[in-house]
Amino acid sequence: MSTLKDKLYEKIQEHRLRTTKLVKEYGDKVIDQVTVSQAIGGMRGIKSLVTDISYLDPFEGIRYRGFTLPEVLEKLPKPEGADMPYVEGLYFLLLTGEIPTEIEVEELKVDFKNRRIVPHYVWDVIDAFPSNSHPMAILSAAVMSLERESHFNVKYRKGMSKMDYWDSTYEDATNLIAKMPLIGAYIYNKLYHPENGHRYPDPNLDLGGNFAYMMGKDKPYDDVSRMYFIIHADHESGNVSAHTGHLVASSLSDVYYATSAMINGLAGPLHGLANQEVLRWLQGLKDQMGGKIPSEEEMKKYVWDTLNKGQVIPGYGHAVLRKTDPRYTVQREFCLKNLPDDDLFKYVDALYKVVPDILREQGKAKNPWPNVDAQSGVVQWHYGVTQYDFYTVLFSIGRSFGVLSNIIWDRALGYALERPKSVTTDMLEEMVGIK
Ligand code: FAM
Repeated sequence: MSTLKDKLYEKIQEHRLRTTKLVKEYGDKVIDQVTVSQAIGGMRGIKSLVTDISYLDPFEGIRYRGFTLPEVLEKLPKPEGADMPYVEGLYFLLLTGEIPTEIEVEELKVDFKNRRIVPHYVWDVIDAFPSNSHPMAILSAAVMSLERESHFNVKYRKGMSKMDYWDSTYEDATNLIAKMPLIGAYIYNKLYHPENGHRYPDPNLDLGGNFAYMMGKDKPYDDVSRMYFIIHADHESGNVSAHTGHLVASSLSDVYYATSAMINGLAGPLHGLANQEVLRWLQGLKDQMGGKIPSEEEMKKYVWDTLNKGQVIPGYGHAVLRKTDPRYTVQREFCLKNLPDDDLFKYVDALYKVVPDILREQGKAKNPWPNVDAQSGVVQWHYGVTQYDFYTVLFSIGRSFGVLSNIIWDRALGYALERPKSVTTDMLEEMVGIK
């Protein structure tokens, strides 16, 4: 066993006792109630999921295993000369709750390299897609095609104790995570840069560095990749992608089914696809302005025009957050350091000055502040990834770290098949006394 797997098993054994005690001794304790608006309105805020991987405070933003994003970026080991840490180290943190040492990350780096060979049939599946397909559809299918590699399925069919589910799930999850960046880069080159051909991984590079290399991008795009994967990794369990991954895996579907499903959820414009919507929307403004930076008045008019057409301002608002998203702030700081004179960055900054006040004046959005997606396209665009359909693929690779860590823990703690109860509208009317 690797150091990570050893440590994970140790943590699992300790944690099982806590979960068992809670269910056995306090199983009937009420922790929340449900209103009619919550039942009709997307179950907002109902406390009905458990995860220890991350927690989202509405005013502070995300913490991974208790660490804020700036702390994660500061504490995790970094490659020499890099500003952003190894993504491999993040996986260690999400799974164990501990910041890994340099040696532990080094071991994991080698483990990931050994797992990253992608079977040839996956390239064939990707190549079979017409080149005007959406990259998210291709990614989902490519992950799905890998399902035949599942160790969990083989072991399950042979008969396996529930106590061992986590082990083969860990193997499947780690195999898949190691392969995802290669699949993403292959899709990118197929759709947008066929002249790059089929690049082979560089054995000397870490996950983020190798992804940049396979995309054909020079430094500091390796840091961009590391930053991007880390800040998108997890956002507690109720968002569509994380919840979908957990839900599908709760039926004991393997991680390939679950990850493909989470990718499909992330592909919606109210969720992961919002980052491409931000770019599309900003390009519309840029075209309207003939490229010049709009005045504050022109910016306000563009925002109001969008709202008056009944559309949302992409990159603003959030179902849980009530402050500027720290994932926005991390990227803003990166832009200030690396691309302060970028035109699109200036647009995004100018928007930040007007949108929150306008959303407050309109009075609908509960959170008028920017979310992660308001900034992420700008960074990609600056480094030549101008094909904004691709941005959600990057999000998916990052999100798979959180979703898969959660699924491993779900299996370890024996979390049940998900099965909430539904009611009819007639029943609701009876419950509130109007029928
Ligand atoms: N622009 C205009 N209206 C907005 C808005 C925005 N950015 N954000 C919320 N609203 C509206 C919302 O459409 C709703 O209107 P109706 O009552 O007419 O249905 C009202 O304000 C109340 O919504 P809410 O309770 O504040 O937000 P929700 O929890 O329903 O929805 C979001 C949350 C993220 C879907 C919503 O804020 C939105 O559509 N934002 C724009 C899309 C976006 O940036 N999504 C990315 C979210 C991101 F963090 C991620 O998942 N990657």
